[in-house]
Amino acid sequence: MRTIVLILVSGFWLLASGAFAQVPIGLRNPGVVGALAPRAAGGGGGGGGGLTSTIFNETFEGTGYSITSPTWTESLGGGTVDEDYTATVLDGSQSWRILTADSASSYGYNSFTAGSERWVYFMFRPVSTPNSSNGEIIEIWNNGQTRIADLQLTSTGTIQVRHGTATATTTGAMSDGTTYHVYLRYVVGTGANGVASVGFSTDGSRPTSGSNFASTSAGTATTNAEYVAPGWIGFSGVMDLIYDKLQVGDSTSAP
Ligand SMILES: [Ca+2]
Ligand SMILES: [Ca+2]
Repeated sequence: MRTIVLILVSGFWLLASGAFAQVPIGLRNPGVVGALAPRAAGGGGGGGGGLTSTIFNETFEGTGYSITSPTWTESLGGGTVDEDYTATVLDGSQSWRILTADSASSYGYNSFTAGSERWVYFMFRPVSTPNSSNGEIIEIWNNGQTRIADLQLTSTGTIQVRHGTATATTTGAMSDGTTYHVYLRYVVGTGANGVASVGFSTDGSRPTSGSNFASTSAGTATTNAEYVAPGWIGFSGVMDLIYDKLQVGDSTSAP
């Protein structure tokens, strides 16, 4: 079962005002996590990336989502989200594809066991990204479903990691039509000392330096991570994006 939320015009302006993460309390269903999963076999994108252990492992295999408790919530924003996508598959037999309406946002979210340090890994293929400004491709939320960290795809294809209001941006850029393995780390801070980093590759490896890596140690978010929200949250263009193998791990999970 999955819950679908149609964000209409009013919802769009909630997004625009930055209050997108505030959803009715009745939609929340935290507290249950996916089973510990072994490292998956390699898939598309040239190599098998991923975390060494997970507390959340969404493969999108089978009808619907592979994680059924807690359920996923989708915010369509006039676009479409397909968790059974087979036209271009990044790993296994099905991937997750979002196709946004023009200048609108489409995303999904689910919860995991909250913690002060969380790693997020996912496969990501920008298919068509005519964006003219930064837009989020994944967010991390706290218990109150407020964004505490995210990755933004900039208009030039670089990736910006954000921790509260602190940011760092890669010099390397993503290209449409290429599949990437993306690693995001979040460590909660006490004011302006939180840590966040991003690294992406085409072969599954996790960069810790170089053009496809960026980090900040001045993050301002002070609450634990509890939700992951992949998708496009931006306001320009019709975005066509494919995701797969979305994993969340703890401090022991970095490859
Ligand atoms: Ca599926
Ligand atoms: Ca898959």
